[in-house]
Amino acid sequence: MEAATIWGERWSSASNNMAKAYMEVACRKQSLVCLAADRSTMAGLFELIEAVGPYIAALKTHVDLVDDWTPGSWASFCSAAKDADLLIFEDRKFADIGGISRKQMAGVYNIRAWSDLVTAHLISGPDIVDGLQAGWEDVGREGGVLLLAQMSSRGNLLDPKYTTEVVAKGKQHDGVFGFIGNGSRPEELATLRAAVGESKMIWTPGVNLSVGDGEMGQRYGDPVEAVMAGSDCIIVGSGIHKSEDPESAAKAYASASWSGLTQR
Ligand code: S5P
Repeated sequence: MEAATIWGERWSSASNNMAKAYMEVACRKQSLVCLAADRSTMAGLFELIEAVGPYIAALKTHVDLVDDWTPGSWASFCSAAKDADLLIFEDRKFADIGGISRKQMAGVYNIRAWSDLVTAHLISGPDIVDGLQAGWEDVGREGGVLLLAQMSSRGNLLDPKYTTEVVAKGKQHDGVFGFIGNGSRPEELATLRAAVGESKMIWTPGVNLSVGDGEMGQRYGDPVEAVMAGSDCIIVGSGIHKSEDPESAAKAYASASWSGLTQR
């Protein structure tokens, strides 16, 4: 089915090019799953992408947690991700002033050269979005910023007032792809969706098909409920990469997320 039909108003009001790219991939794959590829070795990462590539729409990385990282192996990994028709999302959670964030897009990891999406906190003010966009422009590429409007971890300091301000400022900026919301609390997510409206994505970590919470204060909710409450993409880490059968797990998350979207 056409992306415009499936996504409705989210498609017609999208204000960031990368958002349409994502909605199209999601339709090709029939999956709203972003894999949080939190494995510490390059071999583990390659193994994962080979097993689950066809069932996910985006690949979320933490480039700085890989033990045996090299520029060459990372370039091959990104090229495998592109071959698997995936958007690459570096979850760097930038938070510095605009000019420094721009420089941090370069450096050893050169995030600007291979990422389609990055995360940022708006704690330093809206210039961070211009800084990150300038980073992509420096290498002639385009990308989208996901602002953290909520977090899934218990005791986090992103209170409702902060969330409201992040959404109000983020909505006005074309460089903002969307917001990170808390997938473990569907009621909070529905409120977030009401504030965000139709023009921006909401992507949600903190989802898992098994009951119970994760380690070190991570909280989990149900993927179908998250999508029904307004999430456009479920970010799943351990539910897939720690599963004994990552391929079947990825298929299950894909089908749950897709059924959530079609019901919505
Ligand atoms: O609030 C947040 C925001 C993010 S981006 N909570 C999160 O857990 N994340 C990320 O989502 C986190 O960095 C990790 O990569 C992933 C969740 O992994 P899981 O193993 O708990 O599914």
